[in-house]
Amino acid sequence: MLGSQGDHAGMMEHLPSGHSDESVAGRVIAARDEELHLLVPPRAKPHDKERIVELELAATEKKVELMQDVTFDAWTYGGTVPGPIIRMTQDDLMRVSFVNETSHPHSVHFHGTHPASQDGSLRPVAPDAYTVYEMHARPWGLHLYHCHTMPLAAHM
Ligand SMILES: [Cu+2]
Repeated sequence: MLGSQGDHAGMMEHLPSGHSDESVAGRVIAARDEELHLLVPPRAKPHDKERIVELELAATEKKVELMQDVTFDAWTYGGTVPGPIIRMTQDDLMRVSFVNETSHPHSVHFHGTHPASQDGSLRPVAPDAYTVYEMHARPWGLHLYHCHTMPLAAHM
């Protein structure tokens, strides 16, 4: 549910062959293929107010390549910046198991409406710990989610 890479599996077949700079071109295309799921959301499901969607999301530390030979030591959700698209249908009960695999406290603050008890801004998750956020996907729309641990600018 955290995005789909399956639709793009054939992407690697289009690698240039015999190109003098093949290794660089291949690496760039591989990176794009890996991150296409960030641009193409999973398909919507029909409304079903009984549906429960369970997801796992891990905070990780990863060196992210911004461009050739330029990297950034990032905190990621699921290995990417931004994190994966999580697509729900309004009224789905969303249950997100969040595991902090980094050496700093982190959280997930979902926008939209939810009970205060499920707001990551109020309870950072310690390194190697986990929590479960549970909320109904409401209202419909496009909502950001981000870490809400202080200092906020660094974590966002
Ligand atoms: Cu954080």
